[in-house]
Amino acid sequence: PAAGPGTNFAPDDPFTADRTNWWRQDRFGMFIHFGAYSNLEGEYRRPDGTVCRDAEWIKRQCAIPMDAYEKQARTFDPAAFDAKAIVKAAKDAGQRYIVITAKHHEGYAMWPTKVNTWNLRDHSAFDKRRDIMRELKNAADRAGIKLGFYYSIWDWHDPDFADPATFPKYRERMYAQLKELVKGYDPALLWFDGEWDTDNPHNPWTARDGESLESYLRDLDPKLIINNRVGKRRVTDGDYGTPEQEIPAAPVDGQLWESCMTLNGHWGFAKYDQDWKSSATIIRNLLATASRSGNYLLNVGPDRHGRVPQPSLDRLSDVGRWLRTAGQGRAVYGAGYAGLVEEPSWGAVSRSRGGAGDKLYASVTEWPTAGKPLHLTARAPFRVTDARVLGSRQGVKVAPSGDGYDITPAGGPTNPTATVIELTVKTPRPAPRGHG
Ligand code: H79
Repeated sequence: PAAGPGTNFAPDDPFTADRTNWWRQDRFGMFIHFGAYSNLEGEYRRPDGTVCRDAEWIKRQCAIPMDAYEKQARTFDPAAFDAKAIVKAAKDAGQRYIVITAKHHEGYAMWPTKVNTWNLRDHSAFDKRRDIMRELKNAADRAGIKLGFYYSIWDWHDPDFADPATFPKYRERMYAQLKELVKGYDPALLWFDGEWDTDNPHNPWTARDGESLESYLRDLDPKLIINNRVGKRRVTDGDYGTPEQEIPAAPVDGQLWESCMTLNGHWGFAKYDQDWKSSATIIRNLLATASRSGNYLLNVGPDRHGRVPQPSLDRLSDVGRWLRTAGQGRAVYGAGYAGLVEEPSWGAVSRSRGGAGDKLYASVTEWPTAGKPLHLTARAPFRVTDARVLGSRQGVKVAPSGDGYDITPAGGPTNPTATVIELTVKTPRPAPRGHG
């Protein structure tokens, strides 16, 4: 049967389906925003002594002149950047891929590019023998975690970007840098950004530019997964959609998607921002995302020394503990849109059809008072043949009720953030085709 909208099945193109297979199963990744902006840690002191605050947009939002911005980047020395520790934090969090900013809008390359000297080796106070992208790649390979690179098409540093007459020269340098990244580091994924023109009316990037770049990259490496911002975010651009700081209310029609989100209010390190999301919020976001067949790319912003803030590490560790407990990760990894039921008000329901059978994972964030049922509204016929609370021996009563089922657990929740009820389901066989 054809896959319905937003199911966790492959899109129609079998090549895309095969290429994106790992990504559709893995569900949870780490985003890392790290660049020359990190060296300012969110604060720019102007010559007149006043302070202007922002994170990775600080150059632009605080109108820092290029010479002053270049000057501060000369002092950038992220000596404490520890790829093994970062990869371990991701792995312990249950994140299965990492996407790091190789180049953000500021144009500063975080690997030793030969295309220009505006990079971490040639324009910093950092150890010239080190290459943090190589370090991350090696650590990620050893841990069995995929590594991808964020690359901004928009470039504030290259003077050839904003003038259509000189843009082709910029494009050549961009292609050369991307070739360095793909051939030099064998990334699993490229995450483009800065393709839009709402805040950037001089952006010459067109849908056709996106198509050309995408086919160039696929020739370099047919395994590459590429996000939709390579073009103009049409459904046909790249492999997947990229909602930012939001979880769509329903599965995204006909498109794979990944929601990227900050842990506090900024992508890059901002020392004044202590507005951290709670671990419970993050776990529930991950469950809601997986239940709509999306991926969750959760960001950390290392400080100027290269250290991931402790509040970020604490939250990542909480998410990982939840995922490892009582097999609760089965509600996320390899799971997707349930389709069979309406989204309940009391949590999220995902579906997984692997070797273990056809399962619904009802992640309950609002546990019912004793003896009261959780109602599941059916959108298609199915039977429940087994039900259990992960991490608990309590019984679960399942009874048909009105438009679906009443699920009544005998005891309390195992976890205040989300308790998972695993339902084994059977759906009717599809009617035989034809008139045989
Ligand atoms: O890399 C992160 C952001 O820097 C980047 N995408 C994510 C993954 C991004 N760039 N722009 N946007 C997201 C949307 C544009 C927001 C803007 Fe603004 C509002 C630009 C100017 C006003 C946010 C607020 C940035 C500066 C002030």
